[in-house]
Amino acid sequence: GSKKCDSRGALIVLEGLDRCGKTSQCSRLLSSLEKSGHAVESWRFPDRNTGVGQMISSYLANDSHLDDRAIHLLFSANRWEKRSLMESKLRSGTTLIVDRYSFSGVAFSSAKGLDMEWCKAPEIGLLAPDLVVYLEISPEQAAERGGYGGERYEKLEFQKRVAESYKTLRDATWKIIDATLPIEDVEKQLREIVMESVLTCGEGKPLSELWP
Ligand code: 2DT
Repeated sequence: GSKKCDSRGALIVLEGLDRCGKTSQCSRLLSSLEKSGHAVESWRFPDRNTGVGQMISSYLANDSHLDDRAIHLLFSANRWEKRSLMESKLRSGTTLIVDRYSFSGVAFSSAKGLDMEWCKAPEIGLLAPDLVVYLEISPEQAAERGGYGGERYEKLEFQKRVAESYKTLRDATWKIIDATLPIEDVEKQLREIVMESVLTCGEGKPLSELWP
């Protein structure tokens, strides 16, 4: 019937420290959902392709210096510039798998010492995820995986503070997966949690906004 066309996609967010395996899990999830015939796209923040995204990229590469609050607002603006497209994709039935979102924004900036409530404010009114999955790994174990690039935040001491901020931010709605499990096990757990959320959204769960 016509019911199916009305069902919306799910907004799925993956969060975690650098080297937790988020990015490879996002791509595995994408292909698995595609294979089972779902309309799905994989997004990431920062989206470095926009004008704002290029400023962020140069900041992360240490090619430019910006005030902590200024860069925080740019990360937020980078989400705002994608908000309407995000909403239309979801309403047209496409599920979005998003690698980092507002939680990274708050966790990383508050790890610098900025007030958490101040950090959350510019995110108010962005679309709320239907599901946040946190891939949990200790900062020490993440560092042992090697492959920290040379970007600004890829330092053990800073990642420890980010981990603390994430702990403050997480609530009962987050799903936590042990990111130190074998990659296939993480993938399987993730897929199960995500399928449940996709189903609920298809059944008419309304879209909502941050912060719930
Ligand atoms: P990637 O390595 O995943 O490209 O992230 N960050 C990210 C913030 O500080 N604020 C934000 O709002 C977002 C989305 C996390 C690049 C770095 O940018 C940080 C790591």
